[in-house]
Amino acid sequence: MIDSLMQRLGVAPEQYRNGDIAVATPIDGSEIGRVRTATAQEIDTAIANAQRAFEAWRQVPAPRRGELVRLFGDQLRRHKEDLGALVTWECGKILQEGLGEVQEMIDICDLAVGQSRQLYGLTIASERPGHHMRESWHPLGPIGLITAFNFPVAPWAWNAALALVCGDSLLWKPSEKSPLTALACQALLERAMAEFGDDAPQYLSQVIIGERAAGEQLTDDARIPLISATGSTRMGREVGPRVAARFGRSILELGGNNAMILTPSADLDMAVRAILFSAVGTAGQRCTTLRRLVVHHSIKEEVVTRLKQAYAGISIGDPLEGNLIGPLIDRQAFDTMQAVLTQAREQGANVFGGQRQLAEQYPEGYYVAPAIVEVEGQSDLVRHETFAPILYVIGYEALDEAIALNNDVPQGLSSCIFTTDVREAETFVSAVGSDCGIANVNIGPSGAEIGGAFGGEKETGGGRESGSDVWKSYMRRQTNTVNYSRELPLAQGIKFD
Ligand code: UN1
Repeated sequence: MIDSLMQRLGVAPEQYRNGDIAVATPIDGSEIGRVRTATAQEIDTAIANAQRAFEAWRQVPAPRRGELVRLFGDQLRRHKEDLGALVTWECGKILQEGLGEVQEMIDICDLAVGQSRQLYGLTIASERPGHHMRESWHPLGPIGLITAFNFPVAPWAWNAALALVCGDSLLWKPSEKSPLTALACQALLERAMAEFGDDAPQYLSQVIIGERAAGEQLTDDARIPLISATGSTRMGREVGPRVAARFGRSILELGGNNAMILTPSADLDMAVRAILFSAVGTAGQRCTTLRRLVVHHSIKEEVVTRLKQAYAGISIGDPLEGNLIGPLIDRQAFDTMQAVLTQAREQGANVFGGQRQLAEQYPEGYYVAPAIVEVEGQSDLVRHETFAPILYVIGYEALDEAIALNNDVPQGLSSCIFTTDVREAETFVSAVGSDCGIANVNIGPSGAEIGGAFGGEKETGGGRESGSDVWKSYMRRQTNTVNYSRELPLAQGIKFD
């Protein structure tokens, strides 16, 4: 199965059949590939090659660079089913979500193609006669991309599609848990480059296979002006300061601890459906997963009862077979989830679900029933992001209290409110409302479209990826003052003669 997928996606067997890193499918824990860790010397050469590719690519006109991304988007459209299935094999998310992830890649390509004709700056009035000022945006350099197992392809594409139209070259270190999908994306991009023609330089995009040391080498190398990293807060805490120490820039998209405020006026049918998708989708392994339900006391019991009913009806199993919940990524994720549930019980919380499923059928596959955990307040356990389907339920009385709970966690990625009261909705998205990068009304916290800027505050890292004006992050800003007069007046009225 993997071989035929890889073949259609254009990945040669020697790229994924030998090496020191074993890749297992979370579906049943079996090995689906082996890849080889790049040596420090190979990474050094790759960076030098990326530098040279950048020097050529930056001279190609931006709309022409957009043409490459258009061709890449075509490849993705053609291979959506195969790449979506490979995402499912490698990270265990259900096929619908694997396909959705590839669709996100296609969407960002479309956005980037249009953006390639809109890399615009400002013109600014000068205080001096016969002068004008403007702002120019220039290509930045080789971009280092570090991505996580749970969204193995879309976050790379958010960065890559924009960086390519902005004139940058790419060095991608995927998670060691999901290198096969990275090799497939690279193969599709290389096909697009072959179609594109000679002005796409060799080494425009490279995949660096490795674990922590490979990431550190990219992070520490001053030839890479921007590192964009998606992953845990723990990872970001290391990457951020290392990049800053060499005055590089970083885009950090780290942990989330996303809440929904469920008010008495909410449409509960809609809310329950939204909770289901956002709390148990991707087996709770999205950075945007709903982790905390802050629900008004007057409806809490009813909502919890309905949720438990809905949870009981969810099919858990093979993600390729039409189930709604697939496996956790690995045993460690399962153990962490169990440890957290044990601690919650010890702290007096009421725990529903969370047990291992299908252990006999898949001794090495870690399927779990999603958990609902009723708690009194926000202990450290609740304030910590556990990458598993655990939904904490917390009661509230007044909206201010609910907003305070929403904000009282170290992370600040996504949030939402369900209400039909316009005052509540507008307060939530106002300056005194949610402190997150994403604040939604009457939709869940996950499943963002690519048109908006994606990312969050506080321990989420502050970075933004994807839409809006995020393209500017992949370029360097230059301020130009041009004197077209025959005089040389100084600014601020200074006389110097
Ligand atoms: C992630 O989990 O790292 O908003 C990204 C969402 C998706 C992206 C998630 N569009 O849930």
